[in-house]
Amino acid sequence: MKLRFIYPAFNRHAEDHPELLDVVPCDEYFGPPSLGIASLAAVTPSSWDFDFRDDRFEDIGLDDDIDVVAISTFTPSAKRAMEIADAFRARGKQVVLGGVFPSNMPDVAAEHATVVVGEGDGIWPQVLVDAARGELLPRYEATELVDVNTLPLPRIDLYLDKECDAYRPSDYPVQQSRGCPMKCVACAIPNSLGRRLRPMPIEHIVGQVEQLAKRGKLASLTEDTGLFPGAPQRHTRTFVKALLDTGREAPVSYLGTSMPLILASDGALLDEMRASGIRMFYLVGGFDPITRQAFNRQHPRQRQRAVDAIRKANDHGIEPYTSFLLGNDDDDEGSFDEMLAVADEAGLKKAEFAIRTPYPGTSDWYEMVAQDRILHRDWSKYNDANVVFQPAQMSPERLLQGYLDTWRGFYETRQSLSKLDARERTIQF
Ligand code: B12
Ligand code: SF4
Repeated sequence: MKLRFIYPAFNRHAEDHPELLDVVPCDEYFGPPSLGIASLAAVTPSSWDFDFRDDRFEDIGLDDDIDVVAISTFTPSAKRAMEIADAFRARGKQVVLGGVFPSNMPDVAAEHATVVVGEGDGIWPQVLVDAARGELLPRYEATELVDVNTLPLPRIDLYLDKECDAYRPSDYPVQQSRGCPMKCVACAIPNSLGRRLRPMPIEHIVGQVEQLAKRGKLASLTEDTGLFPGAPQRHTRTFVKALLDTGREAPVSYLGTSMPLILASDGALLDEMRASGIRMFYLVGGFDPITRQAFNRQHPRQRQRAVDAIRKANDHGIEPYTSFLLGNDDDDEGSFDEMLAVADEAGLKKAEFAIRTPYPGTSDWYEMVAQDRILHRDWSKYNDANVVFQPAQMSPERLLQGYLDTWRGFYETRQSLSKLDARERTIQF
């Protein structure tokens, strides 16, 4: 039986707003896919003959001789994913849709394909048994969380083997854990990957890093849960120690975290991270109390905490690459300038700006639906680069303009970034 995995195209910030390329002095390129397909490929029985196509830069082979098509999609690519599903179905193929979007909007996805809700690894072998018989059910639900101790390494080689002039990322995601117990109103993770934080075994994380290092690639430590106080932070410390023990600079591009977690972290841990070679944090913004309140001039303490968090990371030699989310209900027209002022005051070098997007399945989404503030359901615009909801304190047009102005305002005084080496100047936007 022949199986094809497909990663559908979606628009990045610079594709929706190419004028940003004139001002942002950083590298922009196709980032790697999520680990969804690599994880499923790793648990696909050897009786299946499978391949992988990346719709962003190659033909997906609509008329090829294949039996089953497995599409992995998050919200920005959902519209395209459903178009692809329809096209294969019209040719008589069995099609399965999984990932963050189908997990949160199963009824919408089910109009186009068989849907898998939640973590795919556990249920995938059963889906394939049914597919081999030509008896796919309309929907499968991962009712139990996967035991991360049993997971094989993701088949990241599927992505690496695709590298070409159009696609050559410098880093690839590495998972340190699955799931999250927090309830950030704008986050889709607890619904798609579960509410229990399950740290991967250290050998598994090191194995993921090593399989990338062997191919000359850096690991992006994407989960923003690693500095949670208690067991998660101890786990991260053990992992950092394992990196230190290798005696060479860690092949890591960044570690994801947030401002409150930096402030709550022991300085000695940050020093150990820097010593191991972790040179950058990716600071998720707009989900935590600091970044939700720091920019509206009503909460001077939170503003100061934002400055302190950025400075603390810098003081420990770790670049705090910050993602600012624009358009929270507390934000008004003055918030754009306030973000720029905080960035200058704290000495921030690299940042990205994202428009708040109420992703389906999040509490933000349900609240906006209840308040009738969703402007449309064109999922291709749900990519943090377009306004898809009615902001509380300004018009949608003003929010979009503020987003473009903030990108420009931040980078027009930081053109010297373009002279840094590729690793220092790279952001994916
Ligand atoms: C790496 C990453 C990226 C990469 C890859 C994108 C991608 N397709 O996910 C890049 C850098 C491109 C990216 C970009 C963005 N991202 Co991102 N990203 C991630 C991150 C940190 C890790 C993804 C990953 O590897 N996960 C691990 C794998 C194993 O999980 P998974 O993909 O969900 O797969 C599992 C299941 O979903 C399922 N499954 C998946 N596919 C399939 C397919 C089939 C057939 C089946 C059966 C099952 C199945 O099984 C898998 C294994 O259990 C996640 C957070 C996270 N922890 O997941 C956010 C996340 C996916 N990103 C998110 C967002 C919002 C964005 C941006 C819009 C943000 C921004 N600031 O601009 C941009 C995209 C658009 C743009 N304008 O550029 C949101 C998605 C929200 C949503 N509802 O869709 C997430 C969930 C973060 C969050 N906290 O909410 N991102
Ligand atoms: S934003 Fe981070 S901390 Fe909040 S629920 Fe999502 S994964 Fe957890």
